[in-house]
Amino acid sequence: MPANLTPDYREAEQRFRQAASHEEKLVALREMLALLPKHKGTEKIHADLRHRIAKLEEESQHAKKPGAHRADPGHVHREGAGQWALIGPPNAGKSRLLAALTHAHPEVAPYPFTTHAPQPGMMPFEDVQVQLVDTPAVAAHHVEPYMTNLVRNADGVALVLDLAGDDLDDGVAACRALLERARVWPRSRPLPPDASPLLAVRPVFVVANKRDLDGDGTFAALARESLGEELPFFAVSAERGDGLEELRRALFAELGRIRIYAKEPGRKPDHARPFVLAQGATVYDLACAVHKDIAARLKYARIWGHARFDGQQVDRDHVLTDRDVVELHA
Ligand SMILES: Nc1nc2c(ncn2[C@@H]2O[C@H](COP(=O)(O)OP(=O)(O)OP(=O)(O)O)[C@@H](O)[C@H]2O)c(=O)[nH]1
Ligand SMILES: [Mg+2]
Repeated sequence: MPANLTPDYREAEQRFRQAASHEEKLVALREMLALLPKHKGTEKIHADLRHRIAKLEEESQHAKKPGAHRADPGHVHREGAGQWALIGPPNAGKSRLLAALTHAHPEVAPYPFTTHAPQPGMMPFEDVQVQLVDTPAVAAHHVEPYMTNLVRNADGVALVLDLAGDDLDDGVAACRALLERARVWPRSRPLPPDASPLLAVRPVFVVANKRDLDGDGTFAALARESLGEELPFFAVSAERGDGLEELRRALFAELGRIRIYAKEPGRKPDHARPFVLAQGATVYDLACAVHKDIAARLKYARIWGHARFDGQQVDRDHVLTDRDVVELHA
């Protein structure tokens, strides 16, 4: 029986052949499995794909053992409420921005291609932390091969550009090409009806840096004009601090997370350590995050916050809101 493989499947297969790293191969194989038509004629391919995925997963596990060589140099372990990749052309100020928003100390220098490896830092925002990852420069003639996976795996992408530089459009083009390879679709751009199911829809911002060199805002106006309205635009100065508070707020808000303070009956809530959950999370999701035993025995909860009155009793399917205080009753 013919397999009737789709063009999307063939594309994923092509990516598998071109994959440079273990991680990329795994991503492509999983895509192939997801895109494989399910019928009698593809049973053998299905079994073969599953076998190859299991084998690669096992090899990755070995590679993660202490002392073993890392499989993917672009892999950055996710921490905090979510992870943003800072990408952009050389010398735009990505590292300076990381230094301004987090406690990290990356190398900052007035020449291109200073950063050679991804470097994470934790950005405090109110009572949570958001992870930012500084990365090597993206240029038309050179992009580190692992950047595709790094961008694909992040929860959001900030394109850091030099407002005062004279090759803004080239920088934007190189970043757009990278997003395309990573199959990341900016959330602010309408998704076409025939969009591939494999696109990752993520928040993508433009962070136009070096606003301190743009006295009357002419460069910012030109940059906005050439970029269009499509992506949220923040003009900042990593050096002087302009616009950073607004950016900090947006970097958390666009992750689509809520903070929930859990409390035990008769005790005060722990305001220092909120549980960070995805928007739309329910009382049951919170119980799962607290402990699986509590989730299994969960009866009801009481809520202080947006509910109609304080201490209101709600059931496990009740949808939570940012900053609710929740008392779980198991
Ligand atoms: N005036 C001004 N200079 C800045 C600002 N941000 C960064 N710089 C300067 O721009 C230069 C490049 O900054 P980096 O942070 O190293 O740039 P990068 O994007 O990390 O560069 P690569 O690692 O080479 O890709 C340095 O000399 C910084 O001091 C800013 O907001 N204003
Ligand atoms: Mg740098």
